[in-house]
Amino acid sequence: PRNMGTGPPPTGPPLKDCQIPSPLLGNWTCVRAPVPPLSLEEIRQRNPLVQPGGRYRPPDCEPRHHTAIVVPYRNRQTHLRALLYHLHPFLQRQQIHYSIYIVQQWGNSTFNRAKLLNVGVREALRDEDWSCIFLHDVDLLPENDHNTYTCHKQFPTHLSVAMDKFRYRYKLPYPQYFGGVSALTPDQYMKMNGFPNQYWGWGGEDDDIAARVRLSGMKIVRPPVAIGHYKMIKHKGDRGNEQNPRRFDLLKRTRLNWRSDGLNSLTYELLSKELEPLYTNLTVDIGDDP
Ligand code: UDH
Ligand code: NGS
Repeated sequence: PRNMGTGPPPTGPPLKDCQIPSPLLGNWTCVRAPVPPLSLEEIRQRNPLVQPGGRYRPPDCEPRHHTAIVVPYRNRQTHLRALLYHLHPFLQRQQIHYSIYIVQQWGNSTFNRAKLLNVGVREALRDEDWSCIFLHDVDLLPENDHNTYTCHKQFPTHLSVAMDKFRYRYKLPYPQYFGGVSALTPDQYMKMNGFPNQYWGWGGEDDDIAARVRLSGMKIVRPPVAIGHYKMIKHKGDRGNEQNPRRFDLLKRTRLNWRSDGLNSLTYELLSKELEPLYTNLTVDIGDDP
């Protein structure tokens, strides 16, 4: 087989560029059973071209897109299996060169989604010069093949614009909503000094990220609502991720804080990095709510 990993292309006649749009796209992914009773091993068997670390490169054309998927994570096994089950074939149909990173918060300290995303971006960029980084909640499954996992050249993108939990209402919970699934290029990420590190617990961190986009002189772009369709796996709030009572106070200070809190103030300890068959598992100590 040709080059299926993420390493340098093999020698030999160059591959033709992948076509746009990919000829492999269907119309709708059928997400009827969001939590399939499949084991990780069964999912791996269905995705034989995926390399250790959850890496993939189309075998028969030169990909135009290089996307890292970063998932903030702790203790959501069944959601993770559902995500991997859907996302691998979905991304392969899009003929993207990609890798899936699960950023797992170690220990029992309060969950911190945005800080985990910062860690994921930094670690992913150590591996590859990704052209696009997706920030992806573990419980959201894309339903339309034409929702391509690529970046807008100029501006950060918010993808999860029509979710079943809002009855696919063709509008967002509120216009600035930036939660769920979003994407940006490394340049866009640097420009906004990454994400805040100070949001411990549920809520507000996505609003802070949206504010950073504007404060750093960019805007948010979105796919048409018919394309940004996601199924959200139903769940209750997690222990260790209770509503953050400080989120409203923090949000008042984004304008003052975004230049000093973010990528440039990020500290953490990477405890392990394992190339699992379907994903790269980063286990990280990000500290605790002070
Ligand atoms: N996450 C975990 N483990 C946790 C908490 C969060 O993996 O313990 C990750 C996961 O990727 C999840 C994301 O962080 O998709 C966002 O967290 P969430 O699903 O709790 O947030 P969401 O707003 O759902 O999607 C909220 C449901 C409960 C709300 C209770 C407060 N009103
Ligand atoms: C807002 C939260 C966001 C959250 C959004 C949707 O109120 O973090 O609701 O929540 N902002 C604040 O709390 C300041 S959802 O309907 O998904 O539970 O993403």
